[in-house]
Amino acid sequence: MAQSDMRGGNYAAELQAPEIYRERRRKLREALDGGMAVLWGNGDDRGAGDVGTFRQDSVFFYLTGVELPNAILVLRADEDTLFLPPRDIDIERWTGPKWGPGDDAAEALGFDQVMSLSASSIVLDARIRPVPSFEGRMQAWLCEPEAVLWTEFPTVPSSAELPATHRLVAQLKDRTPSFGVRDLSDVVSELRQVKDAGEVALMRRAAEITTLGHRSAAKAIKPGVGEGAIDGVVYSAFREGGAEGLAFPSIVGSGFNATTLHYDQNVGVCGEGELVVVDIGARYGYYCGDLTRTYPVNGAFTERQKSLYNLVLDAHHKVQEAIRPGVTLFDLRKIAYGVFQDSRVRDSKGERLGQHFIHGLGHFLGLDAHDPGGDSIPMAPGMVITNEPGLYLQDEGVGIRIEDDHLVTAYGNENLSGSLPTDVDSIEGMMS
Ligand SMILES: [Mn+2]
Repeated sequence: MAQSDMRGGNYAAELQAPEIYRERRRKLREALDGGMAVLWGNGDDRGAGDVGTFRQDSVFFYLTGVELPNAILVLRADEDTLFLPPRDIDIERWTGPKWGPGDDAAEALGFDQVMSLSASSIVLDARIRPVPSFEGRMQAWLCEPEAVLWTEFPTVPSSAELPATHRLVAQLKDRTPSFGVRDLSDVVSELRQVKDAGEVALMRRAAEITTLGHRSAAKAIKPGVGEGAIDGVVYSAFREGGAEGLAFPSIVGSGFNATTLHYDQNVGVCGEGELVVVDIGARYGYYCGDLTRTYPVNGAFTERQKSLYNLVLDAHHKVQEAIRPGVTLFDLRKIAYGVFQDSRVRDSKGERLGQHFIHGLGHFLGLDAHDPGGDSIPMAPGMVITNEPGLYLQDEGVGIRIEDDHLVTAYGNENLSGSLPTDVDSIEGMMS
């Protein structure tokens, strides 16, 4: 096997060059004020019956491109160090070849050094010398005067065991109380919000593959077809399109199920005359697509469905026109809400429709389907958000949502999923 085939595990459909991750670490380091940072990758605790492949922690992947389980990244003022578990040839018979500590891995993965996570001893000058453990090295680095350690502190439920971060910091503080501790999360989140050209290319591909899922779903939807069958057709199209898998569990909800926002059981049946909401996302090169379309099960909208659908589409269009640098998701939601509230279309009680738009306008998108970023962040070029207004009338068994992925550009935005139509005629056309 070629050595490049071992790179980091190779679960992603496409990996970017190590220099790109190195550049991100350089940017992060600039924000650390001379401090050091430590970050943990995910462990691999899948059992024999578990589904899916190992998935690296998003922040760790963003900064390293390394998909190996149980890795640790340490950034110091002048040095990027990756810690990896030592290679185990017996285990690799099961898991395939993996990078381990050493110069080869450092060169291939773009780090100054790749060190072993286990303490050991080496023979040097005919004497045995102990090689310090990861904790020992951290201890030594943090003894330096005015040392600051940046790391992430995920919130922990009171009953759960403390994550590695909390345990290590407590242990180090026990012996060397002098160093300062700072939370890294906001710094990394800000970096992740603005996508570089490589990320945009991967996201464009993820969106494009997601449109293939919709085209297949549209053809499969008919009265009597199970939501699960649609779910399967979508997955098949994603894999055929080159995706490594799902960005999130597919939502296929017909009739009343369409009014449940995160319905993901997909066990119902598409009923005569119902609308079915299909909210799906392919994952490509670790990046997420996230697109929703609403289809009439019979292949044609009723007049009532059409008037509600066109209202959601109008909100979607008005939001799309407004996405540009400076606006916030909160501003955009007000636009969509205004369309529903000002419309002459009413619910079954004769009331205005604004109250039936029960969620936010959208969210940031990237390595995670819900990428870091909130409703009050002003848009900047390179940010990617979803635009997904919806109406949910439970007593009519009607849920409608239309969602596209938009890249914020210098003066406006680009709809990354613009090739998948939204108008009534085209939706009906896709189904025939
Ligand atoms: Mn979404």
